[in-house]
Amino acid sequence: MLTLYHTPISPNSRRIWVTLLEKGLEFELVEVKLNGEQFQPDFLAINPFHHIPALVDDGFNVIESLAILEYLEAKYPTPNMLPKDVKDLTIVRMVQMVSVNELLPSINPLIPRILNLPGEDLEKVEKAQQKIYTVLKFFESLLGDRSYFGSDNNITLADIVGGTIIPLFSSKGGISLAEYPKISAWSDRLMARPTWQASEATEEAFAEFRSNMLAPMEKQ
Ligand SMILES: N[C@@H](CCC(=O)N[C@@H](CS)C(=O)NCC(=O)O)C(=O)O
Repeated sequence: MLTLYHTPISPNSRRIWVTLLEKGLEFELVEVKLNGEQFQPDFLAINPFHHIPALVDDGFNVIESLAILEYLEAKYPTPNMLPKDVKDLTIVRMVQMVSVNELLPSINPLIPRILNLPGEDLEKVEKAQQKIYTVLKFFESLLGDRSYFGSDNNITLADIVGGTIIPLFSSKGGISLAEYPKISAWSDRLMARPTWQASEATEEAFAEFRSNMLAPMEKQ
């Protein structure tokens, strides 16, 4: 039995959720509310670093989202989400790493606008936007005229990692995809998939996260 510990608005955990759905696996979804539940002993026994996502497969604990994706791909290889061709595989790896190391960290200055919170720092927003547009330009050329990163016909782990961040930035973070038509079409293509629709965070989930973030500010 597979159990995914997750938080609905987290791109880190959504990438696992989408992969489980795309592979048609049966799993249980357990929400960990990041207002302290991640520090409960039961969860720390699964992930001593108190981060979601965590996956438990018949008592085997897997943490770190990219390691979880590798585990799922190796153990449940159908449908295959990693190309065999060395260049295509490397495109997938580049998109995964750039998404995690360059794109996602740029979310921090955008959090006030994503969650409608006070305290936006315009200088930091501007810097983050520049970084994000550099990534989008790079991704536009890596995607080329193909439907998916590293593949003409099949969704890959790169699409799942990049595709659970970029639509969030464009829908809530004020990032325009207008100058990146291939990425824009790719993003629409992914968002139309049943797996993206099933794992889309609700407005209630955003509102709950927002009030959790506001609670410590209101105590001051
Ligand atoms: N490198 C980790 C990062 C996971 C991560 O940062 N999770 C955040 C939510 S997006 C979290 O659990 N934060 C709560 C905490 O660290 O206490 C991964 O890719 O799985």
